[in-house]
Amino acid sequence: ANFSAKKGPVIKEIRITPIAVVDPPLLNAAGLHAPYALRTIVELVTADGVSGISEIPGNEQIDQSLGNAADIIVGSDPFHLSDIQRRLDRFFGKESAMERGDTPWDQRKLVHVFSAIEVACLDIIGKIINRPVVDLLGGKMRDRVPFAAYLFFKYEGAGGEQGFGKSPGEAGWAAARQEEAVDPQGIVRQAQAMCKDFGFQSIKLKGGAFEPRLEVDSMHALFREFGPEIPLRFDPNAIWKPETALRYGKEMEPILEYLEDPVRGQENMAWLRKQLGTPLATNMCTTSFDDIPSSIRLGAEDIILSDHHFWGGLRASIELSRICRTFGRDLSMHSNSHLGISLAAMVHLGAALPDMPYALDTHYPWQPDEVIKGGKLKFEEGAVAVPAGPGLGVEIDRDVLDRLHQNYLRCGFRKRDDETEMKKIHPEWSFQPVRW
Ligand code: GKR
Ligand code: MG
Repeated sequence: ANFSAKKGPVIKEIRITPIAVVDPPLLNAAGLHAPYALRTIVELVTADGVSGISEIPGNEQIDQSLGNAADIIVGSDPFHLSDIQRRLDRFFGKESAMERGDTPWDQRKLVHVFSAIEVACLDIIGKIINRPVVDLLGGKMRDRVPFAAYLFFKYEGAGGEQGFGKSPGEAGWAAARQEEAVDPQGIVRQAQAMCKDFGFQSIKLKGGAFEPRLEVDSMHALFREFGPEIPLRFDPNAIWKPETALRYGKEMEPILEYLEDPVRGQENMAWLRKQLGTPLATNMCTTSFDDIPSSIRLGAEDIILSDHHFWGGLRASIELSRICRTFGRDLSMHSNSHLGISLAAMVHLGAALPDMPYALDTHYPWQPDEVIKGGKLKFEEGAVAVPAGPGLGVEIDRDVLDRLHQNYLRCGFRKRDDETEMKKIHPEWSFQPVRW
């Protein structure tokens, strides 16, 4: 009866901590993963001491932008997310879809800044009202969120200090993740080891590293080993010419659940889609709300792989799911190298999505480090249970955060640059947006 909405919580402080986490020498269309992947951990603290956390891809310029946004964030009410978004939009100016760039990963700034703030605010809100983040997104549609095994061609090596060498004494997946995989047999061994430890029931192979014949043969080898019970997907990150994609797409029609970014651009995707029976998925040609009108007009894809880090947060991804439903698209999830704060956010989102026809992507098995208390989140039968507890349900381990920040200071990487890493091994190599 005495309701008054005048006074809400107020954000008093923002902490931005760049970290570097061990990452093995994985290959993709843009080159080679560096021995450390960069992430940035963001903490917002309210005047009455409630803190919210988030994790985004690490990049010095995004970190600086987050720092520059501090004046907008501090003093805001974490419930007022639309207003925060509008003030950030005004402060930074409109960011065009083009700024994503040609790389497999998204290079925009503002979407990442907003996602970092939004997830941390939702964590705060959840703690204040004593509900998990999934309840702020519409509530749980499932208790456990299934993920896919995400295979990579790779050089031998553990990454981190070990680089191309191995850390001795490891067993199971911890040993297998260090093995070379540059041919179909190596990929099948990697899949066996990863599925054994995590129980994954879908498999994705990242391609674009070698010529198509070898990569498609690897898909056939996976099908011989796992098919047809385990759905298979393949993703060459748009490095194939349309005629290459048509030829190999036809060949893989009987073995694929979906084909991810076979070609570059919505027009080429739409052209291919008319000729293939396999659904096409993307995290490269339709990556922002501004891309939706042309995606629908052209018919560019069947599945949009959202990623709350670059679609502008968890609520935006829920909005996207409704757009997908309206226009006959499916929604699933994209991933980059990440730790448990991102995984927790992905799980809350995955649990809230009304429809989830495909197992989500995650790079998580590739990162031995973890920044949350209690160590790595567990996978059972390839799925992660929604973390219990209010907010995201995970907390930062301060000692580990310090150690991973020291890694960042020491390693010298300030943004992801797979081409430079590849040139260290093959000096003549250069990134070509379309190669085969
Ligand atoms: O980590 O090398 C990688 C991937 O290629 C990643 O950067 C992509 O963004 O996993 C991603 C994808 O599905 O395209
Ligand atoms: Mg992809």
